[in-house]
Amino acid sequence: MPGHKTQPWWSTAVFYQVYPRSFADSNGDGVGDLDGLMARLGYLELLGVDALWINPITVSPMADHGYDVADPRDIDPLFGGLAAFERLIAAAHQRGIKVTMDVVPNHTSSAHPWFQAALAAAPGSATRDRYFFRDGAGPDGLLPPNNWESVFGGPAWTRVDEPDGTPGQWYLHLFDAEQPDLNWDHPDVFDDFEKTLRFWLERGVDGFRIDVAHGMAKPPGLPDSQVNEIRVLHHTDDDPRFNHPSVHAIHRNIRTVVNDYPGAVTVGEVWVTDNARWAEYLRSDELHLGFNFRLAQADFDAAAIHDAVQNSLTATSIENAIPTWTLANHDVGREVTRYGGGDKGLRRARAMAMLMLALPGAVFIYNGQELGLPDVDLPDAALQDPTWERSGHTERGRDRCRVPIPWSGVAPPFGFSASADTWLPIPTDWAALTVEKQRTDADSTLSFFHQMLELRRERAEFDGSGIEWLTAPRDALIFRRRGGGLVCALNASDRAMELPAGELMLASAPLVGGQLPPDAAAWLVSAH
Ligand code: TEU
Repeated sequence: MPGHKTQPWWSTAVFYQVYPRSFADSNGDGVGDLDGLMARLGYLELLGVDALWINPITVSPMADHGYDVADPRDIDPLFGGLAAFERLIAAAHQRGIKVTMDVVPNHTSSAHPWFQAALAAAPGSATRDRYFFRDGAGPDGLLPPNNWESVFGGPAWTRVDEPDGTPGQWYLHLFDAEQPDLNWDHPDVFDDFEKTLRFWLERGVDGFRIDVAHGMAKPPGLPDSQVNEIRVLHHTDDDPRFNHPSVHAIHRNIRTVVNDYPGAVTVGEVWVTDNARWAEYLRSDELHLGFNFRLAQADFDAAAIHDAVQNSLTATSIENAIPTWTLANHDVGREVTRYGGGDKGLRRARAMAMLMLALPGAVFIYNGQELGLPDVDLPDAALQDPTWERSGHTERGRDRCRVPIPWSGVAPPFGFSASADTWLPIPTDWAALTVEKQRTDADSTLSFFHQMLELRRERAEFDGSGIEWLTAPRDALIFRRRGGGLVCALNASDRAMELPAGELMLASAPLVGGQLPPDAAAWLVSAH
């Protein structure tokens, strides 16, 4: 790529995903907030991130921790209200950090005034048309209108009591019952979403992460699903609940609005597996960026990692788009645990961070990833993810990867909060993983991330938009950046490997007799 400096800022950016409930609590209520985040901006600047993606902070009853939005144009008091967000935007910008926020177009909270008005209105009333209200099937409408299931488990329909107290219509919710799906065929829905986008862009946000960007559009008539086996928190490409082609008109309309704010970025959560269909979201008049989750789903296996990387590069190349890389987020869990946990899991996670940061494109780091945090086995009583209840206690849900960040000290709450009663309990053995401990340890995962981000930012070896795979030993991977010439080697085998030719820049673990040990990666400056 001829000089990435001419590309938009987000094309090479390191985004840092902040789960605001769990980052830092300023007011001692046990839940993280925006002033807490603001007080830690120095940490993030030092770490070397370019932008924040903040999970939902708008007004919400928090049935799905903010993904149930009751007022999309105000900040929830739990997080400090609008004034706190305005302070945060200004402070982040002062440090050269961009701010992107989650927006949730597929559904609202059941507490949203539109939904409350719909409940108060009579069946068949136009007030209900902003959502999907339908008569039930079977005698007395006792059965849901179709066979769709909620992503969180159980039916995707809930029956309401009509204003006169009689059992009435059903409404559609692909997620929790507190998250009724919006009907995007209703003109109010886009009009209001446009207002929301402009409201935040006018206040200086640098872009949006668009929740369920492959949702929104529903097939006419809401036909039954033919998919036989539906798993909680998963769906396939033939699932009628998602990825209906008319979603693309919505994205084109969104892009038209965002184009009024040069530099603003949209990144869509697009759970679509087929490359051609996934790439449709990245056409030049739709999303700027799309999450590709292959790497976050791949095991620590050379062939699987190679396929995930190559697949993502191929998919983005269809529309000449910028690839994105992510190993963990608030839904899919933490990679240390996915790679086997313990010391092995951590070594693999460090190696994979190296691989990810060596790739061309935008990178997403999930808060706590830079500390090497694992998922946490939480007691039943602590679980809050609606998935736990909706699945009839068969799926423990996503709380395991949402535990608050350990900042300092030797016992919970580790400086996260003044209250010991944090919204999820923090394990005592995280004493070894605090920021305070890791900051002064040159071999810590935090120091390692700091070094990686600095090199990635400053060295010309990271230039260029393409990679070439080089010959590697069995169960190892080696690739080279086409532009700058950086070489990245990953050893996923069970024996040490010879490093490729070149000068060693950084390794995720100490070399052993000049060789790269198993579960490790290295960056080298190409010899030629
Ligand atoms: O997730 C949407 C979604 O489809 C995921 O539930 C996905 O199927 C699953 O996590 C794959 O493992 C988004 C948000 O990221 C999630 O936190 C919200 O709960 C959900 O939307 C509803 O807004």
